[in-house]
Amino acid sequence: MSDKTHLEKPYKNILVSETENPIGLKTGLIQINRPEVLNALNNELMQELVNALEAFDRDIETGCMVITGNQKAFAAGADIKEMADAGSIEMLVRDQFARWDRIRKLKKPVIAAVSGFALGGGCELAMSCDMIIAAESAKFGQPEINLGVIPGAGGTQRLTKAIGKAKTMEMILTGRMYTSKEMFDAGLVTKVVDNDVYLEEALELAGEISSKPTIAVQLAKECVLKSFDSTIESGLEFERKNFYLLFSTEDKFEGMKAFVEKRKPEWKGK
Ligand code: DAK
Repeated sequence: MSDKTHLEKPYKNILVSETENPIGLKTGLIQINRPEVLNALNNELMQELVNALEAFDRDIETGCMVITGNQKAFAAGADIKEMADAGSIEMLVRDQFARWDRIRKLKKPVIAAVSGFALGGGCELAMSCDMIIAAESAKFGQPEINLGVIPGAGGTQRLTKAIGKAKTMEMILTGRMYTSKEMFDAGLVTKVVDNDVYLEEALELAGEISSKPTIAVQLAKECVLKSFDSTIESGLEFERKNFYLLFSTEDKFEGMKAFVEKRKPEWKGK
């Protein structure tokens, strides 16, 4: 279903738009917009972000989503002022992690276009995305230790899987900030680009992915994510089932036929 109401909603903390791509589906763009607090992620913002992402995920005209911030900050973390007075039980009752779980369940690829600070929950949000395009200026870190806590939205787990134990321990136990080049070398970042083109690069990547057969893209994403919590044996089984499943799509027949006939395929997303 193509329902565009999410584009018109009066969001307070994000800007939502969609961009046309040269071929294929559109890209849903969400810009985090609390510049006065370096895009600190408060509850209302997270609610809006997740709602907008899910709306794009449901929209058949959307192929891919991009989340970005501004030059100075992707997001400097969860909003510390919102958590400053909260105790354990209040945090438990708030159950804010449920929103983060919804990001994990999105079917379409999500790209983080990061410039400036990506700290704490901001770094975790970037890691919840499927790829990270980073400006040279970007700074990644998990500084929660300096607040007397630890990462709570996946930092200890996702970082370890992405960059290994040695660097993760250093990052989380010191709370230091790292450059995008360091995080690219460590394997967290897909690509580092000049400061003025990070969003353009992310949108270009999103456009390329949006030109591919939708169901194959979604099942490929699902398989890659599955590898994070499965043995090689069960991961291979899972991949195989999805591989078989794709042989029932019209796009599979079209893709292979087009190759044999030496022409460009015309994808249907079915
Ligand atoms: N929260 C609230 N306000 C923030 C903020 C944050 N995380 N980061 C910056 N700000 C605000 C500052 O308070 C300041 O506001 P005013 O004083 O002007 O009112 C404004 O943004 C500009 O910041 P600075 O003046 O500090 O700017 P600088 O350039 O000097 O420094 C900085 C930039 C990024 C180094 C510094 O602002 C900083 O250290 N910020 C905090 C970084 C941090 O500790 N991040 C981790 C936060 S803990 C959860 C999910 C996730 C999380 C928790 C729970 N659930 C689902 C339950 C994650 C936790 C975190 O992320």
